[in-house]
Amino acid sequence: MSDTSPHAFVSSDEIRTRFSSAMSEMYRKEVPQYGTLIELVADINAQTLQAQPALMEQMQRSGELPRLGVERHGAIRVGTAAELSMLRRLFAIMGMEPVGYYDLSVAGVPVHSTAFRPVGDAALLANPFRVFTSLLRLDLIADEALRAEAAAILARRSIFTERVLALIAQAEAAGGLTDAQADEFVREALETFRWHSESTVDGATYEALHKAHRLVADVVCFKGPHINHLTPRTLDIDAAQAAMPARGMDAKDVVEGPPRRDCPILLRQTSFKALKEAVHFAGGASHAGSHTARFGEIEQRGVALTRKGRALYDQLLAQVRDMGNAGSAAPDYGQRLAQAFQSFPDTHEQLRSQALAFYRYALTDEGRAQSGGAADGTDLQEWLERGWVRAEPIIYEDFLPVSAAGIFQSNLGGEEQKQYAAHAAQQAFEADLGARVHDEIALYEAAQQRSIDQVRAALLGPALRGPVMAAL
Ligand code: OOG
Ligand code: NI
Repeated sequence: MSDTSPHAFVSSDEIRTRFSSAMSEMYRKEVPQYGTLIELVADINAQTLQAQPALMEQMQRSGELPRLGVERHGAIRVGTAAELSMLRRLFAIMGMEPVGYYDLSVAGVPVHSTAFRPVGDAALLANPFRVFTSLLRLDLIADEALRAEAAAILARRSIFTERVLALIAQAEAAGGLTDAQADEFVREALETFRWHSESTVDGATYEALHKAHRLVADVVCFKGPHINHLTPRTLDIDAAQAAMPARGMDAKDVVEGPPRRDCPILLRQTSFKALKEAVHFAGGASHAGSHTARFGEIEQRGVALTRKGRALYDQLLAQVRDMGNAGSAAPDYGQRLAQAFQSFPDTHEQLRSQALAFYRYALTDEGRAQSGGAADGTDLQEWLERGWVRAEPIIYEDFLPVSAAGIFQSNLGGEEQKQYAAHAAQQAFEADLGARVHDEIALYEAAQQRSIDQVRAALLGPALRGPVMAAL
C-alpha cells in the first residue's frame, strides 16, 4: 500500500522509473528515429513472445515480462572527476550504483567507464535502467598545450543545474525525496543530459580537439554530457536487425557479441549510424558546423556467465578476432563466430551443471507442497530432479568492453583507430568516482546464492537453515 502523505518519501525505484520515462520522452523529441526504433522493437518482441510460448511463460514466471517494455540503457561521456562523482550521487538517488570497470583505451578510445544501474533483485525487476558512463582520459592526449586547453574549458562548465545540486544534497541529508521533490528532481536532472546545439568553443578549438580524437571534441566542446543513445531490449536481435533497413535505419554490418544461439548468453548489440547535427560555434553567427554524437542501438540480453563461462566466452571471441585482421568487419566474421562458439554448451542444463552460467532457483508448485518437509541431507540437484525446484536463467545486466568498443568505433567512423599505450586504471577511476565499483560477477553469484538459501529454508524448514549450501 502506498503512503499518500505529501511528506512521505518516494522510493528510489519510482524515481528511476519517472526519470527513465522522462529521458525516453526527451530523446524521442530530440531524435525522431528513436521513436521508430521503439516501435520496431515492440513489434518484434510481441511476435517473438507469440512464436515462443515457453519464453513467454518463463518471463512471466520470473517476473521479467513487465520490465521488458520499459527496459532501456543510455550512455554519456564526462570530462572531469568532479562531474563523474556528482553523477554518482545523482544516480544514487534513483537507486543506481556503479557496476563494473571498462577500459576502452585498448580499443583506441581514450575513456574508461562504469555502468550505473540498480543491483537488488526487486529493483532490477521494477526497472533495470542503466547508464553507461565514460570518463575522458585527458592524460591520453599527446599534445600538452591542447590537453591544458581542454582541461581549462572543462573547468569552466557546470553540467548540473543549481537546483538539482540542492535537491541531491537535500535527499542525502533527509534520506529521500517527497513526491513533489522527486518530480522536480527528475525535471532538473534531465537538463544535464539534454542536447545543446551551441558549442561552448569556437570552430578552431573544436577542430583542434576533434583532430586529437573525435571523442575529445564531443566531451569538451559542449555544455553537458548529452545522452548519446537510449537502447531498448529486443527478444530477437536478428529479426530486429533485418527489419531496420525497411524502416529507414542504416544498421551496422554485424551484431556485436556472441552468435545466435538456442540459449542466449550475455549481450548482443547492434547500432545504426549517428546523426549529423548542426552545431553553432562560439564567436559569431557565421560559425556553423556539424557534429555526430547521437546514434541508435538495440540489444538482446541472455544469461549471465560465471567467471569460468566468461573466460570461455573471451577465449572464443579472441580466437575468432585473431583469425582475420579485419576483426568483426571481415565478410566471413559471422560464420567464424558461429563455428568457434560450437564449443560453448548451448542447453541450460549443460550451462548450469558445468557452472558456466548463473541461475535463480525457485520452488515449483510441487515444491511448495513439500514446504518444510524435505529430509536433511537431500540437496538441490535432487530437488531439481524431483521437480520441486526450477532453475531460471539470471539475465546479464551489464556491458561487454569489446562490444562497446565496436559500438564506439562504428559511431566514430573507421578512421579513428588510434593506438594508446594505456593500461587499465581502475584505481584512478574509482578515486575520481569517489567510490569503488561493484564486481558484476560477485553480484550475480550473490543473487544465485540468495535464491538457493531461500529454496533451502523453504524445503528444510527454519530449524535447518544451516550453513550455506554450495552452488552446484
Ligand atoms: C558508449 C558505448 C558503450 C554499449 O552499449 O556498449 C555502450 C558510448 O558510445 O558513449 O553504450
Ligand atoms: Ni549502448
